[in-house]
Amino acid sequence: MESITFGVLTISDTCYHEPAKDRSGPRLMALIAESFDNSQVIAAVLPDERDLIQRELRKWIDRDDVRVIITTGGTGFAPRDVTPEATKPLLDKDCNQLTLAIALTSLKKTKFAALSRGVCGIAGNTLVLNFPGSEKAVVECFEAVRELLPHALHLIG
Ligand code: MTE
Ligand code: CU1
Repeated sequence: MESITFGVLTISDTCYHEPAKDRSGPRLMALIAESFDNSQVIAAVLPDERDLIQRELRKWIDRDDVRVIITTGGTGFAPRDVTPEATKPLLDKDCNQLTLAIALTSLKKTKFAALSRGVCGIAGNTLVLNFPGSEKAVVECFEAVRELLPHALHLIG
């Protein structure tokens, strides 16, 4: 498969102020590198601010080379968790079965997966996936989608 550029966006007030505390962003980058030959990754860390998240997502979606964006964090029930709200208005298509696949895999690991409100969808030629913030969660969620990604991107075109 041809080289894919991934965007990994860590969304966390804590990690924004102390980037060394970001475990899930680097873990996702490692999982991507070991799963997809020749893949490129761009990464950023943002606080839980809807406007900042949307601006970065829009910038990446508008790039032709970025085909998958994985966000990590801000999907929960806390007042400042706004990742799904920042993501949804940017999506052209809602991929609710992909969201369901992640939820089913996650619920087999922990019932607390029910506390993630993350969404998946297509924006332009980019697949956008909201993962929870913990390192354990990104490993489990990545495992749920890894095999699906090449065919999904082939279909998106
Ligand atoms: N999903 C998986 N696969 N594994 C997990 O450990 N943790 C859950 C849930 N989803 C978890 C998971 C927990 S405890 C929370 S609070 C929510 O994701 C929201 O996490 P976030 O606010 O960091 O996005
Ligand atoms: Cu939790």
